[in-house]
Amino acid sequence: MSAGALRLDVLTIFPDYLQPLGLSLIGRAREQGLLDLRVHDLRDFTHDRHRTVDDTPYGGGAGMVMRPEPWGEALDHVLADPPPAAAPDGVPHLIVPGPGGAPFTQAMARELAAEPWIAFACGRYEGIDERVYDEARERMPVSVVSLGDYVLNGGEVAVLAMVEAIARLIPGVIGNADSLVEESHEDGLLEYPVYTKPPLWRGRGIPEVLLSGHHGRIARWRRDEAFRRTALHRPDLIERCEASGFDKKDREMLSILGWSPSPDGRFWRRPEAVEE
Ligand code: 97T
Repeated sequence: MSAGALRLDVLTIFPDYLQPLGLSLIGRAREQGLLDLRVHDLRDFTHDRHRTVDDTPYGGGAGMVMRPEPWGEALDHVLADPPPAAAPDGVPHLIVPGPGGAPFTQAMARELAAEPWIAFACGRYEGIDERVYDEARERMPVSVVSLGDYVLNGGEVAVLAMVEAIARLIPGVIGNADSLVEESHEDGLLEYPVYTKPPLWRGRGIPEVLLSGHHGRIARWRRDEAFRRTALHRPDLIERCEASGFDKKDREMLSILGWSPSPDGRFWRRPEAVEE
């Protein structure tokens, strides 16, 4: 493994859940030495015959809680083998997926892709004994991160999504760097619609402008369509933009879509969001 590779350690009771990370672009990145991804079975850090990782909650209630001992030993094991290019303090940033965490965003993916070492702790059941977090926070940075407002059975699927979002930002993982900047969220807007051959399919044609060869007009049409979709599905994304990032044509489109500048001119708002 090359010295500059991003090191990722995943701790889980279901290592097979992470098998998709051996496929496609992520799998190739691992083969090329761009990504040092290690999956650890939490049950390897138990000592009883049944390889027990959970127990009943103190205070009562439904379900089971993950016991702290296997987590402590698993984290000791991961920390004992730092990568050559680790951060000065030689510890990973520990990410724990959980519905109560900070929302995972493209900005967070970018920040994490710039770190040398990330460990992911996949919880199951009703959660991990809180003392695991308390101890881990004394040893390394710890972030609880949520994929969105819905409930999963465990952190594994969230880790799949986060690892894909992070790994594809590592230089060399995606062949065409342009495809990274043209994506949804990289300019703060959702994607514009795309078309390919055939030019007529089941009676449906292609927007005329895309066949015009006028690159300026095509770029404008795409941005207008991106504004249309963003205003419809994600108005919060437009409200988050600084108005100075919008050119004259952007402002025209936002105005057509019913948006207007805020009194201080820094942001655009939907009419109902303006206080009288
Ligand atoms: O619902 C969960 C249970 C365990 C670990 C993560 C999650 C979750 O992450 N994002 C949304 C839900």
